[in-house]
Amino acid sequence: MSKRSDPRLIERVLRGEHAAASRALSLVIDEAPEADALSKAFFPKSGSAQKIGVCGPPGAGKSSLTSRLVAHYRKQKLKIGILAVDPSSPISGGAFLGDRLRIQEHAMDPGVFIRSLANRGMIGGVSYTIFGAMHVLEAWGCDKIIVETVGTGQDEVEIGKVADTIVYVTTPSMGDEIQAMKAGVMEIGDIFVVNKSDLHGSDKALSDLRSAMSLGRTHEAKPWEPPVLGTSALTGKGVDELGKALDDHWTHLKKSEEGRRRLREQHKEELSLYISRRVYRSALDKISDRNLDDLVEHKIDPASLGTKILKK
Ligand SMILES: Nc1nc2c(ncn2[C@@H]2O[C@H](COP(=O)(O)OP(=O)(O)OP(=O)(O)O)[C@@H](O)[C@H]2O)c(=O)[nH]1
Ligand SMILES: [Mg+2]
Repeated sequence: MSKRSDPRLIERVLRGEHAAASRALSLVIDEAPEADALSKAFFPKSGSAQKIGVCGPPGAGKSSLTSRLVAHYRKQKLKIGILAVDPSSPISGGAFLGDRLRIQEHAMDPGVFIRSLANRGMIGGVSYTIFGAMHVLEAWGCDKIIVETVGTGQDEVEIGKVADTIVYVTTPSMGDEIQAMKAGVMEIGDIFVVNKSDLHGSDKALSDLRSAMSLGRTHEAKPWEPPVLGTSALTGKGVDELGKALDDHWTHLKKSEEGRRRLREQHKEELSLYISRRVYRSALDKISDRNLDDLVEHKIDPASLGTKILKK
């Protein structure tokens, strides 16, 4: 542990201290030397919170709805963690600033933990860091962890590797989007939401989405049929129903084999990311000046040299 580290940090996180969780999260996100020890200490708490992934196209209202959901859970005195996966591109930076402001209404609440993962979250693939961040939040005592992505169209499938329950958010004006909705999205969503139901056309969007869902449905009853709900993050309509559907899905996961299957997938992802990171780094450390000279002088080619280094 480094000089500045607090030997009682783990204990303080487990006791539910906000400041301690904040420090632990920073260490994990910055990949500090303490990160492995922290993950080890917190891992026994993993699986205690429902990890909810909120995804969908840009501007659908993911951030606004997340904020409403937090208010819903806080009425039940639940402890909530929010991990915001920022855009990696500066183009969508403005949208993120908006997210920040919307979520600020909960920033002073000691029962809510908000952290943005910058581009270390999931853009271009799930990162190892997000798992570590979740371990900290579960150790701190979160009942629900909401992972909010910025709609890039890529995150939907990735988020399935880290979340227990996936909420796919769309809006009435995105009817075409529903038509063209990728099969992958239809498969990974556990709950579908037509947000902005205060706007014109929400009934049609709801029925379009419901029929699109039933098209892909087989005759045999599935243990979980994804509900299609209408919400308005503006008025708060439908948020309690969304909360109920999320609780139902969590109960379903706990009662069925599906919960265990998803946990296995998440742990597999975390483990593979850890291994590939370690192997990658240690292999890169083995590259010598001599190796580079050999390449320049065509004494060996990169593939053969790479194979040799990996075998070392
Ligand atoms: N009328 C209406 N507007 C909404 C509703 N929910 C969100 N909005 C508005 O829609 C815009 C986008 O909302 P956000 O919550 O930032 O959407 P987002 O999905 O997080 O957007 P990105 O993070 O950029 O992908 C904002 O101007 C919100 O005020 C709703 O239920 N009804
Ligand atoms: Mg947002």
